[in-house]
Amino acid sequence: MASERVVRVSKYLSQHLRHRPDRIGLTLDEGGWVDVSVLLAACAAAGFPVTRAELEHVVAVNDKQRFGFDESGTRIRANQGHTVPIDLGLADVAPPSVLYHGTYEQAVPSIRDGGLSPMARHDVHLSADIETARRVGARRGRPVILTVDAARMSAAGHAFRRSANGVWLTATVPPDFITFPSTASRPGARPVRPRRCVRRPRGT
Ligand code: HQG
Repeated sequence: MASERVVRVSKYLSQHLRHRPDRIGLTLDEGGWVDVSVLLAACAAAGFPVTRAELEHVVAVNDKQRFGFDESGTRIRANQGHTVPIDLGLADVAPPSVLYHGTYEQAVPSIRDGGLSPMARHDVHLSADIETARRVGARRGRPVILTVDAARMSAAGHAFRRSANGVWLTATVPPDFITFPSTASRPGARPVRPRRCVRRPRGT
């Protein structure tokens, strides 16, 4: 299966297993699952036929392990990243002491003020390694890596869960738990202090 086809099928599945199942007439159950046969029939009816072998290949080789079958192999769901209201049913687990979030420069002033919000998704997504955070942030511009004091958050009562594909999830991260990088550490970046001075007042 060509890699372009893998990416196309993966994007199509993400769209309909995370965000807009209704667009192809799918209904996800409360855990986000759908029968594989129902999914394949819906894809075909919507003009995007996918074979079972292709589906199995995409699930197996997906770069982020975005999708998973249930134990019987008859149902499939996205492992995380939903915007539709489902409950992944993940148990709370103790996080590593430090987690990372990759964002982009334009978001930083708002995150300094209000912390990290899930935005359209169910949770804030965090990673245990810096490289993943860098890749996530680079999707939107110059990446900025935020360091989250997960141990202190956990001690303060914030719950953490880990998705089947290793993404750390939590409801929100208040700014007190975030360490922002000093721009001085980024070659060529302008110093942060003068730019913060010209920040517009709230509500404008
Ligand atoms: C930012 C992809 C302003 C946040 C990735 C991010 C990940 C704020 C954006 C997964 C904010 C939301 C998730 C605040 C957060 N003010 N901006 N208070 N709080 N933000 O896509 O974490 O390919 O919903 O920093 O690789 O970027 O889809 O979240 O920039 O794993 O599998 O608001 O999605 O994976 O963006 O990415 P997203 P994310 P997939």
